[in-house]
Amino acid sequence: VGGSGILYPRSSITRDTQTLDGFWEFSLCNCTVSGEEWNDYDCLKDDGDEDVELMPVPSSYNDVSVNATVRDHVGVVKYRRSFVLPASWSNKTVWLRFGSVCYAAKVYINRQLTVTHEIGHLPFVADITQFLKFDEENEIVVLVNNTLTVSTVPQGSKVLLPSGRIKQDYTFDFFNYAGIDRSVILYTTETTYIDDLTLTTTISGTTAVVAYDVYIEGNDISTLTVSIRDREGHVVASEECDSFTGTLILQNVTLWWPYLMDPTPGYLYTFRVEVFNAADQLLDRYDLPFGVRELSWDNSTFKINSKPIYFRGFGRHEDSDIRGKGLDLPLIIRDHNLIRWIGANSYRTSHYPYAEEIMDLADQLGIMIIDECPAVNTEYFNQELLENHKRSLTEMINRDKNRPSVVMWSAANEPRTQYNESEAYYKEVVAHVKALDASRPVTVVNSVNATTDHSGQFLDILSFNKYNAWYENPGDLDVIVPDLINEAEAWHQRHNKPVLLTEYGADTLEGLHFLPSYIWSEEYQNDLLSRHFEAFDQLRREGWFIGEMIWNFADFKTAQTYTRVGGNKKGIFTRQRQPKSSAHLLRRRYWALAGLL
Ligand code: GCB
Repeated sequence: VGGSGILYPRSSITRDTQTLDGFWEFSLCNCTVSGEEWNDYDCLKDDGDEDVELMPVPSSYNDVSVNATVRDHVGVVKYRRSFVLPASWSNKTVWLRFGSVCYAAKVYINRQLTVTHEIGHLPFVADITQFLKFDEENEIVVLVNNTLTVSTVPQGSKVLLPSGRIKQDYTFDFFNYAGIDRSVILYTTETTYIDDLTLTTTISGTTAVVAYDVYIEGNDISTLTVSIRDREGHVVASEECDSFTGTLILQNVTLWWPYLMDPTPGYLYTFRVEVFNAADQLLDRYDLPFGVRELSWDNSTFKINSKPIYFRGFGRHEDSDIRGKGLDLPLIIRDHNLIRWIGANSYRTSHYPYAEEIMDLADQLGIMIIDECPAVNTEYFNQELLENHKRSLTEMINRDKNRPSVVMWSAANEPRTQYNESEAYYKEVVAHVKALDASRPVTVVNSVNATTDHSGQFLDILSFNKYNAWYENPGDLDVIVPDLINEAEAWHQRHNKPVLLTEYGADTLEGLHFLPSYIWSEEYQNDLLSRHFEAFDQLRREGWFIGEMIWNFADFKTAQTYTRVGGNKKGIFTRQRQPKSSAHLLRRRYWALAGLL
């Protein structure tokens, strides 16, 4: 049995990497494939009869094209390219790793089915050694299926339009982008290699205990060593291991702190694992950045390193013009520059795990992440869905378990927890998360009322979304303070746990002005925020209200509906990442909350 390792592919003295990012040939497969048919589907046989265009990887494919047939395609598309490998790789194990493919992927190397994966926004990896050629070009074909069903995470359904066209329907409020939206990387190892590594840190005074659990695949191992380097590269702890689990002690430890809580937020050490064979040859080396911090929570607080945290942040999306959800390095740096400019300390990866490159930035900058799996708006509960939902959590936790920035798991956004059957479902989902990682609190982001919800009893932190003076009582700003306070109190009173507001906000068309303020105007967004701030300040005095996250960081694209003008406009920033006037207001509040204004 192999490990479940999904370590990020890093070059090292023992590992080579090669990227397959760039232009791929792309075509629509003119078939509609349902969930079950997809398992037997093989669109390689369609070869030759499609229109082929160039498609960049990484990117969602939908908005690159000028054709609605591409944007709105439901079913399978085909990506193809060739690659050559250096001869030096011919005696290595060669791995192929996708950062994510939305939604389902079938990968063929030299026409042989190599790996399949379902559920977007999560990486997968396969040993492709046996399929490769070293003296000529290799072909890779990826079939991508964006069809959502009642059992996919997230759910969707297909509708037949009067025109005969099949359309993908979904209730979640962001565009169902698809494609190879994160990097594709080839890398090598020996047959004995480091498959997985789990680190947990505990602190006592100025000393930290770093517990490690290393998973090695292969039999050639004779010696295992572990060591820790500080930011300057000095070795500060090391040992030759007796077993695959153990501890290293760090004296005078530099802790990982959130942004604006310390002059050096986001301090990272590097954990190095090395595997040697009997001839003392280095077979594998893996360097993992990690932070030392300890989380704790009770019925009124959430703490990092024993200090209570008040979240000031956002719900966000991976979303931008043209690329959709495609990884875009300039964009993600810009986003984190804006996050620091505005003085936020956190965000939720609404409504799916974000690219590992984004998580790296959060680790380095001290931005706290509520890491959310792709279960959004779950409407109908069934066993297959539950299994897929749990798998998405397993894969997310395997990927992100070592990240100091990840301070909470979100098991779902706005599930229909008013239904009786949601009780057993969320009991099992939360138990699953706890079994995988007990070191972080678990939340579910709810939109139903505290009194009707069935999930709160299982959670550590109660999160809720509420659109006062928007979906409820649009235009009536005066309802915000009493209503929000009532609802937050109802959650706390029912479960006696910390409460967090994970979404509030108003759609705002940049440049639209009305005095007195009127919905959709910049003035209205400002007034709505200000009233919420009043409510938050009152709630904070009650001692169990632990944070505010505005919806949304930036405007983003959605499916076409008459409630959305060019997408969801609740951003504090435009989709091009320029501030609306609310950004300046929020900036004053977040810096004041940080105690720096
Ligand atoms: C919500 C959802 C979010 C939507 C938002 C809205 O409650 O969680 O995905 O975008 O409301 O603006 O309607």
